[in-house]
Amino acid sequence: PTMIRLEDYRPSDYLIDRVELDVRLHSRETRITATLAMRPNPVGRAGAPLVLDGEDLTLVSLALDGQPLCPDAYGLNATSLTLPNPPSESFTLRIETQVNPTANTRLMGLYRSNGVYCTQCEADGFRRITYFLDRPDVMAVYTTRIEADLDEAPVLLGNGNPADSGPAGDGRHYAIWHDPHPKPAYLFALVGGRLDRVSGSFTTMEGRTVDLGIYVEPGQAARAEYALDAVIRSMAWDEQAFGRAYDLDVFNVVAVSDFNMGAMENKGLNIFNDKFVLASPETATDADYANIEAIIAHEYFHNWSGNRVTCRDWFQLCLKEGLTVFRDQEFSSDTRSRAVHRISEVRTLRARQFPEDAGPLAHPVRPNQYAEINNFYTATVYEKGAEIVRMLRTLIGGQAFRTGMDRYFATCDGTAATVEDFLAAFEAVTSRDLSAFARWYERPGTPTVSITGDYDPEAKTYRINFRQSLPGTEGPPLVIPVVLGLVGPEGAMDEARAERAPGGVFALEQETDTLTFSNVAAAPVPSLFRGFSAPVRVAFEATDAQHLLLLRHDTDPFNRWQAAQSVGMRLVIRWAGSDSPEAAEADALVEALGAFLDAEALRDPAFAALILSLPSEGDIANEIGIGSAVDPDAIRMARETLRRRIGERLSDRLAQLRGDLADRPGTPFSPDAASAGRRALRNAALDLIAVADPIAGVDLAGEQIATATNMTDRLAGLGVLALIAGPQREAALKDFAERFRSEPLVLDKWFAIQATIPESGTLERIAALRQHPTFSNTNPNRVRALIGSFSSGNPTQFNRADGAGYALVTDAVLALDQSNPQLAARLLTAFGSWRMLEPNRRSVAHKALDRIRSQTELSRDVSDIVTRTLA
Ligand code: B3K
Ligand code: ZN
Repeated sequence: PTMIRLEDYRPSDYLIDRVELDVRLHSRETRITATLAMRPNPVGRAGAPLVLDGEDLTLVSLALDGQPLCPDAYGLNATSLTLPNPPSESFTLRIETQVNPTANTRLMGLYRSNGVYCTQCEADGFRRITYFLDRPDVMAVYTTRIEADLDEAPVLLGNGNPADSGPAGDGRHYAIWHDPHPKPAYLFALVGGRLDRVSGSFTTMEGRTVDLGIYVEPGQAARAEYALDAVIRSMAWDEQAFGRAYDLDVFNVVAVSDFNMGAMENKGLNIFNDKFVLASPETATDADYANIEAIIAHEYFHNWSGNRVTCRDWFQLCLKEGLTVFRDQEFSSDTRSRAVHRISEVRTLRARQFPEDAGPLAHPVRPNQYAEINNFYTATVYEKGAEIVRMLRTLIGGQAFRTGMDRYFATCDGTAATVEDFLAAFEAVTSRDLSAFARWYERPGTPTVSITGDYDPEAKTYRINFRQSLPGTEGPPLVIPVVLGLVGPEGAMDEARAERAPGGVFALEQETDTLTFSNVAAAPVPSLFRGFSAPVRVAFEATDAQHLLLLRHDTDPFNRWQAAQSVGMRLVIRWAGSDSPEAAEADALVEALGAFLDAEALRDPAFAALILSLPSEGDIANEIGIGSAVDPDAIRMARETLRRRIGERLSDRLAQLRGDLADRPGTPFSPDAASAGRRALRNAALDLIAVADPIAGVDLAGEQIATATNMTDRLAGLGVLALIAGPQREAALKDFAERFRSEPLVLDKWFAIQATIPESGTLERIAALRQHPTFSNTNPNRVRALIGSFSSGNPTQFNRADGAGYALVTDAVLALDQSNPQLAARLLTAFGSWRMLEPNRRSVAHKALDRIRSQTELSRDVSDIVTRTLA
């Protein structure tokens, strides 16, 4: 495969200042006329040939400065259109192309989703609409005329502001949209279809009134209200938190049912996977509401971090994605509970990014080469990218961070920028040298920080010795912010002082270093990496009693949660390697959890639900996998032993909590964080009760389903039943399918719950579900619900020792590869941790991957993933 390398970057030889598009929508023969105002780039190579990107296009005509060009005046192949000697001054190129939106199953470029015309251009889909310089550092002002049958597409939307509209004869009509902000082609979008609209308005701090519209398939408008509210709250928050105001007269969001990812930040016209727009109490869980809010915010925040300041090249993807994830995390933290949100961010990071960074698909947050850029929209670029921004803020402080952000937006506005430009803004406002910090962008892998501590009772000092390591990569040490404090038997030891940790922040900049606290009255327990201040693994030998002291007394909620996780992790790992786990070994933890619940459960139920959650099977596998071999069955058994013990010993308290947290009959549903937290704890209690006493669990879950007034409780009940084989489970699944038979997004939950049943019959179940009338191989949400949930959420069955789980996924990958390679490649990343498996499963997984590699006609997407996974 051809590798594209960061070191080979050079500016484009030509620029495009203005683009006029005339798009005549027809289901199979859409005609696009692009009129491009171009000129040589003063910093490009003079006299270079002009090479425009193109893919799956039919060229209808081509004219240069009004003169039609005959075919021998240009070169044309499957990926480009070349003019060997373009003019040396400004010129106009007029290109007419034809595309078939109905046949576009890749969902890149212009396609139809349930009859709605829509586009997806990031990273390189615009070249599937017209020949273009399809790279983010070529920025132009776009005017788009869209024409369609009035009947088929009464709604016509484009980027920017509406300029004109009217009839176009023959039952057709048109709309013209003008976007005054120069933008790269990947932010282009248009939509045409029969859609309902929910409207709102927002007045910016600059006094601009913005018309807001959420467009959804007919009949779904009531389910778009929450998304509209989230848009309004996002706009207000970005003004208040970052001083960023919206810059157009309209902001539209369109929900479509076939979409390769979550959503897309096209200028003024965000296009969303309908799953992240539509919500009602009956159909959406609390997690769905939280996701909708976060993704609406994320795409909106891109208007500044991504659109006003875009990326010079795709290596800089984290510049917009890491930063925008950080921004949406801050928004959710301000909107909900900061502590609870931080814990859920870290759970996501550990579940998705740590394994990526520990396996063959590891790459730097700013990769230095790629074969297929669409495979780099990863947890590393997004989530670890956000952690880097967070560490920067921790190191320089909140105020300097905000000043630096202002400077970044001011100096880079309207440009295609780099990570260096971003860091330069903070260097300028702090006069600090961030070149050592910048190593976070270059070094793949999760560093380990090993820590020991000694207390000197005479001197009343406590010394903490740090050692950082990042095996497998060469290079100087990283700059690691360690937020820390000391905790004693009575709680926080605020009188202890460490000069080198002002404000409780120590910057670990050397491979080894020692920090000394003075005025330490008694032997303390260090509370390290508070708030998860750096994306590292921490190796500190604490006893269970020390962890449990932190659970009880630490002032940092993240580390209280981490303490319970650490004790649980250690027990499960020990049991996974033993034939006869001694459940009573868990009792110190169980008792501490009980005491915690008594004292605090009702005060902060959302936090309590997290304290009760154990490390996932995946977390445990990652931890084991660093040193030895992973056996998913042994992990599951050990983890269930712990869950059962907690459920047995705390059953009375848990039952009591369920009662205390129940809504009074008639309480209207609210998706706010506090209400969601009560439901979360109630359902965590149900889950533990059921694992300890399945007979009671079946009854309680059945009753919860029968009386549920919202999807969170209904699905939690079904989730509990799904783990208890028997006629009640089958009946509940059948009822659910019947009740929601015309709700594809709800049936996705039903697919997912069945795909994750940790039983050997699940493979047959999935085979049957693929024949279900609502299942469809061409809809990414359906495929991810059934196949993606299986590979990512069912470790024992995906990793079946007989290889049948691998076969199911590889068959699905191959079946999808020709029609939708991006989706196929994403599914294949499930094999990213195969090298950590015990030898038998490892060799079975290896064979499955080899079978894919040996196929003759693989897409670039899948071939890139399989090659790197096996490398
Ligand atoms: N920027 C898009 C992702 C595009 C993915 C292209 N394969 C959504 C987002 O991160 O906001
Ligand atoms: Zn994004």
